[in-house]
Amino acid sequence: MRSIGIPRIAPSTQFASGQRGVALLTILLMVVMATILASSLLARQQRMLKQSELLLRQDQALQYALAGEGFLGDVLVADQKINNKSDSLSESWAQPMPVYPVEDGAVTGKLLDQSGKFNLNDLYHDGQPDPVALEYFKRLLDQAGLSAELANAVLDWQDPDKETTGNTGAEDSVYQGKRPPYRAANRPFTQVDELRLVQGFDDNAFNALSPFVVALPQYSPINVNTAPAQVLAALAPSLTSAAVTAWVKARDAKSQPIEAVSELWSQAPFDQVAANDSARIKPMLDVKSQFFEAQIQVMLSGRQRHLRSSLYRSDTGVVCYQRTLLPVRSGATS
Ligand SMILES: [Ca+2]
Ligand SMILES: [Ca+2]
Repeated sequence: MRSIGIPRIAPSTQFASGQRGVALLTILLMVVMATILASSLLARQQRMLKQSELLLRQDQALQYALAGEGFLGDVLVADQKINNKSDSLSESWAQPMPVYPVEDGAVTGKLLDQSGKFNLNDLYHDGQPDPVALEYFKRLLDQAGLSAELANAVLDWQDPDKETTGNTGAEDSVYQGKRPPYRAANRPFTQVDELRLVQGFDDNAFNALSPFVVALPQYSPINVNTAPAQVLAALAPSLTSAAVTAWVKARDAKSQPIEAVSELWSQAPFDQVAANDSARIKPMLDVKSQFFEAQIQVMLSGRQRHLRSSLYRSDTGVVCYQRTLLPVRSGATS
């Protein structure tokens, strides 16, 4: 009698099949891992390519901006060769530079006079406070609709000592009580924005004063041919804003700048300034400009890049002593 039974798989065959299963799973896993790795590498490569493109474009934009700065510097040198007696807003340097087309974009820019504004650092120079500049600055604060007492804190911010000026000055003791605490700079202002840290300068005060002041690296007189009415009205206590505004309008309408400060005192309303007042303020006035801000815009591949360059012009040429690159923005508007 033959027995009929279920065929049995030999143990060795079972083991071999199990091994094949594990091997298949391992291969599958490796394929999955290789796929993940490949796609991750591809994504990284694409990111790197994009970053390289961006860096290349940024570098290219910076080179164009520096070329624009160089062009505007040359304009200032040329202006000095044409007329080194005076500087006014009717001269060619004060006109915007023509739009210069480059591959996939354009470069443009303009020069802004900085010597027509009140230099915050004139308040303290050559190791001591300047009482004439302090009086001038107090009158300018008044012209801007602010308390003249703010001047003391502005002086204390930059003077190297820790003694408060008058009753309204402010040194470390005031700033250490703020949240978060900080210290007075006790050195010249490097930019007008620093005023925001000075005691008494909230947004309103800053916005009212900032159009009329600059932070220049050395003592710098004010160019009466480029100064706004508010700055000129602060020259002497007897001047009224309305009368000086009318003079500034007439000044900017004609292209005949004053070539010596003494000419100013013969013109109304400055002819009303007392002789001792005009003599006192004289060192703070000039008819030429030494400091300028070059504002350059580069549009490249649909992105804008802005460069602000602080330029100093002397008899020997133009140097850039400070540069600020503004964040990249998309779009064509500025
Ligand atoms: Ca101080
Ligand atoms: Ca002080």
